[in-house]
Amino acid sequence: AMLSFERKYRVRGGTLVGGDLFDFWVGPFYVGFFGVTTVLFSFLGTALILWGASQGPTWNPWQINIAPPDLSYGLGFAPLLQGGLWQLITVCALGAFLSWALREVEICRKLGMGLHVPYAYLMAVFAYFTLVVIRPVLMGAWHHGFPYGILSHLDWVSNTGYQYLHFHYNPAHMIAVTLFFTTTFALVLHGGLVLSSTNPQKGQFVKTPEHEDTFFRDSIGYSIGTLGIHRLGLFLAVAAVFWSAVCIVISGPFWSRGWPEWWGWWLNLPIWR
Ligand code: BCL
Ligand code: UQ2
Repeated sequence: AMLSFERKYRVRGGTLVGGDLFDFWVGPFYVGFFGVTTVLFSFLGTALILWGASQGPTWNPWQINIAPPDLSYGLGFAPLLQGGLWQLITVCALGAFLSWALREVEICRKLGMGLHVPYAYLMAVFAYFTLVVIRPVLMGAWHHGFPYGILSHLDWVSNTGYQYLHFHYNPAHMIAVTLFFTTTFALVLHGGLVLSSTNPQKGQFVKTPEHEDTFFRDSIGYSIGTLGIHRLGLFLAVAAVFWSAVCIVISGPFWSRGWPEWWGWWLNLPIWR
């Protein structure tokens, strides 16, 4: 069923491609040209994964694995069951993720909104692109992409981490992890503050943003404000993913030894001599 306000916002236009052709809704979902391409890429990608699984040794969802090509294939095409499937699935995944972002843009344009949501989402797509395209290309082989599988991708993260001896010493990984933790910290403060001011004692009124500002001014002498906390949250989350992409793209192409050793620059500063 359509909610009372939905009709008002179901306006024509704002499309990037296809004009009016795909400018319609299916149930609650806006379709658009990029809705169609999202469905096609997702469907094809999922079918390829299922076919790959059927050619593998297991149907156990945890253990299904679609691996990238062997090192010897370099940046060339590999036969389907030797990593070619992984290559096709990667193309479908990127097609679906980019289509999804562009569908978000069309919806923003229809509603006359800013493009903050698609830009934020594109940062996640960029991290994925870094893992499966930028870093493998810089290292000269698709082999360096991560395998598609629940346990297998975890094994890849562990193996790749230990290849650099101790990934916690990767300075960009440090920044990314710190930003992820700070994101959850900001959200717990925000969620707690909003719920506390909207759930007063029985018989009392819901509190205002000035109460919220006052809580933080009383406790720590500073309030970032109701708009500010959302700007901070968006910044922290987007930056966390950006530094994640940096931490992996420098591992291999820029630094191929253990990350603890990278900190030698500090021990070698002339001030210690
Ligand atoms: Mg580490 C990466 C945290 C220990 C090795 N590590 C990361 C980062 C993150 C992190 C900073 C992953 C997030 C990311 O990239 O998001 N690591 C982290 C923490 C610890 C840690 C907090 C910890 O100890 C407390 N890491 C270790 C140990 C090493 C190690 C020390 C292993 C031994 N770590 C590595 C390696 C890597 C990381 C190697 C990475 O490669 C990874 C990284 O930085 O990657 C960039 C980005 C988000 C994405 C890539 C997701 C993209 C999503 C796409 C766009 C959409 C998907 C849609 C989906 C398919 C649809 C679903 C359908 C719907 C449900 C309907
Ligand atoms: C705030 C505010 C909100 C909030 C929060 C704060 C009224 C409803 C959580 C407090 C946030 C601060 C002080 C910033 C903390 C900094 C980091 C890096 C986590 O002031 O305005 O709006 O939700």
